[in-house]
Amino acid sequence: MRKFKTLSFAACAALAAGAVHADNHGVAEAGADFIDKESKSVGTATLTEGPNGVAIYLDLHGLPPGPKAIHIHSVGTCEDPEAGFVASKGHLNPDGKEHGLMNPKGPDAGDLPNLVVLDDGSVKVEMFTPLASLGGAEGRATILDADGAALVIHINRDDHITQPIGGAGPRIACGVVKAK
Ligand SMILES: [Cu+2]
Repeated sequence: MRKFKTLSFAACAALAAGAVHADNHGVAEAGADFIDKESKSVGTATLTEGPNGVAIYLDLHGLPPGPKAIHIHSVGTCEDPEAGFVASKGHLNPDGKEHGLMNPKGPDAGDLPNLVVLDDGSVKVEMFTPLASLGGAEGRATILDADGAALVIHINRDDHITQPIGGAGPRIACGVVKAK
């Protein structure tokens, strides 16, 4: 038993070291501060790079209850809250895939599962995307490229197949992803 534990620890340490040196070009963690269309703070995201993708932990409040789409949009700006955060452009999608986690011609690299906001307007959830990398990694889209990226929340759920954004509707909150 003791021997097994020692071996497991060594394997994990090796995996972690590989991730730092080969997989993320030096960016291990990033964060985003969300604002709504009135520029009010509505919570945070913490993004952590790993060897197989990026974990995204969301801690949000002040949102309308129910299922909401969230995506990685291709430009790192939330400069236009009143206009509905259109400056963040479309999804992170360097390979030109169709939208949708449930689409045979998708997904694009900005696609994520839906959030489900509780009746009190809050949600805490961790997501994981194998399609993206913070600083760049083989076969994954780069979140922190020259023009950055933003996490954007929409008013409706994403049906994960309808073009171009799964029927998600207008954008209600936005957070620019920044390296920590
Ligand atoms: Cu979106």
